[in-house]
Amino acid sequence: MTPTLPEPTTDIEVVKSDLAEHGFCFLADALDSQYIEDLSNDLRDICAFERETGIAQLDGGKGLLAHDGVNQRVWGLFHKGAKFRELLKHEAVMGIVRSVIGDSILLSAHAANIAKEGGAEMQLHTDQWWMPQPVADSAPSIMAGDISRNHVPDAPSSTPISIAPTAVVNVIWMLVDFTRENGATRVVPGSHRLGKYPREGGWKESEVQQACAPAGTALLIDGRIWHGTGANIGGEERLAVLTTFCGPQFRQQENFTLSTDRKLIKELDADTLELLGFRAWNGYGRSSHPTDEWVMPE
Ligand SMILES: O=C(O)CCC(=O)C(=O)O
Repeated sequence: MTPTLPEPTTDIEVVKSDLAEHGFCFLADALDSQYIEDLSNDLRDICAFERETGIAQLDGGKGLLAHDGVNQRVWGLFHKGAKFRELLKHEAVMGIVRSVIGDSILLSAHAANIAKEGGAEMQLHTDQWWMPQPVADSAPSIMAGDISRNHVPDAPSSTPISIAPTAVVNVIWMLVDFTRENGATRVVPGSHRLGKYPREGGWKESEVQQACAPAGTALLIDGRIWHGTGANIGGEERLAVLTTFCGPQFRQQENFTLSTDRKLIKELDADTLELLGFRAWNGYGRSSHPTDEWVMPE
């Protein structure tokens, strides 16, 4: 029997169980229409500015790291307006992320991916390709953020296949409807439990689903799921913000402790500073005494 695939819902328990079972889920109506419009306008302005000033990152060409396509990435959204920072205060989404990684999490990247007409399909990949294997497959996942020096859970010994636990959750905020035409994210449902990295030819096209849903939906994906941007074969620009979280023991994609404006640091609350990496974790990430909790530039 084909499993029922996730559909957008506002029922948080269903969202969480979809994420656990299929490796992706849709939180419907995560953003209201005014907020979507504000974010989209700001994003379009930033994209235009970065193109005009020659600092735009273009991808969506052939290959995972191809920088020769028509799609546009915008990195460092944390530093590009309070509206983008507000997304990190989304209670429902943050609650779901923490329910998977644990209470202690880091913001790994806060970026946008605009898939434009002609943009090629992105190579399927996972967002935690660097993760050392393994724990047990069907056992409850070990929460990376709940591991501490005096609590390092053993992998359950009864399960025959071992896979790595989830160390990353990526939130894809849809600022327009995600459709087959405009490059909705491609996912292989259930691939988060394969314990394998996708290799060329390692999947059948019939196994790939496109995560189509209305604007305002938050698509959350497990860091182990095989996925990639779809090809934009026509229609509007596919505007999306991608917010990636990881466990506190992993390296963030964006170096926020270096890049955050010194004046802004003083205005941020403790939760946000912790997300950025300004709070040491079990003595890691510190710049002075092992028991110093906060790491500040001065
Ligand atoms: O934009 C998307 O649909 C997915 C992007 C992606 O897979 C990535 O940035 O790793």
